[in-house]
Amino acid sequence: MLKLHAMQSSGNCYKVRMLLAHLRMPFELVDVDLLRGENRTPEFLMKNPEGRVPLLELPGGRFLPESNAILFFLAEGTALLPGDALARAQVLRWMFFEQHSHEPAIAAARFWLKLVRGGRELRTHDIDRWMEEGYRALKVMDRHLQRRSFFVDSAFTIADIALYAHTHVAEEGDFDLSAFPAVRRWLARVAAQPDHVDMEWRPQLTEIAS
Ligand SMILES: N[C@@H](CCC(=O)N[C@@H](CS)C(=O)NCC(=O)O)C(=O)O
Repeated sequence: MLKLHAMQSSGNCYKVRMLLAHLRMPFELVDVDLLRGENRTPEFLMKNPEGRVPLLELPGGRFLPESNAILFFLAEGTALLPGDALARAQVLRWMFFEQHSHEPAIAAARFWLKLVRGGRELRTHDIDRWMEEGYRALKVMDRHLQRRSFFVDSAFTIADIALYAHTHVAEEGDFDLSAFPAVRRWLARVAAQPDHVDMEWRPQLTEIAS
């Protein structure tokens, strides 16, 4: 069975849980507590030398890190990843956008402002940059979604899952979504998809990393 090494409050880890739920694929969740350094133990670094989650463990002791690589792998052959070459490239385009232009600002703001005690004081000098870059990404998304239901060919794909994970909690990082009506309509559309799960959702099989 697949194992997902993850932390519950991480948006990158939520992407993978959300996809596995959509695919109704059974998996075991292994909780990794980053705040206690469980991702920096020699055992964990053997599995992922970068020491990050999410990390997918495949049968036979093979490992795949990077949330969007995991989405791409798991969605192969399903309706959530188109077969057409250009549509697949468009899916990748939005997943690269998410990692390069969106996540570094929107997820970082949420992490430091919401999840880390005293994070606002520790990272005061970064807040203006996160706001500028995050709002720039939200504007791009809103402009794109004004005439579309979803990011690629108006069909729900892993590009939507990748972008939903941090956008739906952007307000926890002080972003105000009221000026982005197309983004808000899209968030509601994604949340209304059959088999959608929220960030708190966990599968029945869980284990604590040792
Ligand atoms: N690009 C990676 C980012 C993964 C990442 O930054 N994970 C964070 C949790 S959201 C982590 O493991 N941080 C611990 C660390 O960097 O030490 C992905 O999308 O999976």
